[in-house]
Amino acid sequence: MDNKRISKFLSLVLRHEPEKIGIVLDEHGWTDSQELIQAAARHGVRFDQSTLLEIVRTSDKQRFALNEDHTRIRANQGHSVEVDLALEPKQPPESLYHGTVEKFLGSIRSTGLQKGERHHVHLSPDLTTATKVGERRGKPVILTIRAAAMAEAGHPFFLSENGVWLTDAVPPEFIEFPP
Ligand code: HQG
Repeated sequence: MDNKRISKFLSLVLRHEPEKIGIVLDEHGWTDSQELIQAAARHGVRFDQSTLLEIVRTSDKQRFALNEDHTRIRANQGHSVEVDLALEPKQPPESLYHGTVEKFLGSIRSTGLQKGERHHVHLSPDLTTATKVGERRGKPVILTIRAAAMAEAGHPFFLSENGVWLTDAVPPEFIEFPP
């Protein structure tokens, strides 16, 4: 199995369905990397420790983190299972960006950005990243979020270990839509 497919599998079990292969995440999302390797193998996904390290190191979005001695692993963000990533609130830059698609705009205009299945709304620090996120669903539409103003108004922001800005919800008044 190629590394990309293993990476997708890791996202699935470390963010959404650990029970699918019988592993347990602790309250901060960490699990034992050897147990993960063994449980994956029992489910037909075979890789060794060095492949795991390679995937963590080369993941295009730095999706995963290992602890210092590489005995534990977690997903950096994107969970749907309840985990506390213990992120500290952080002052965001003036603007952040969100890549989406046309068909969601009506709903976003009325309710703002909602987190849906995920724990937070995900925002990008730059247009290039936001464009890639939007492109997953079709022709990208980039929204500009007045992040500093939002923080000033009392909405906390968090920065994940892999550079994704997270917040609970973005009310419509802080969103600038393209003309
Ligand atoms: C949209 C990937 C209607 C929102 C990426 C998005 C990212 C609304 C979709 C990360 C809405 C949710 C997250 C509203 C938001 N009405 N639609 N009120 N509010 N939406 O995938 O931000 O590969 O949960 O615009 O790179 O697209 O997983 O969020 O289109 O960092 O590592 O609802 O996922 O990273 O979709 O992507 P998602 P997202 P990974």
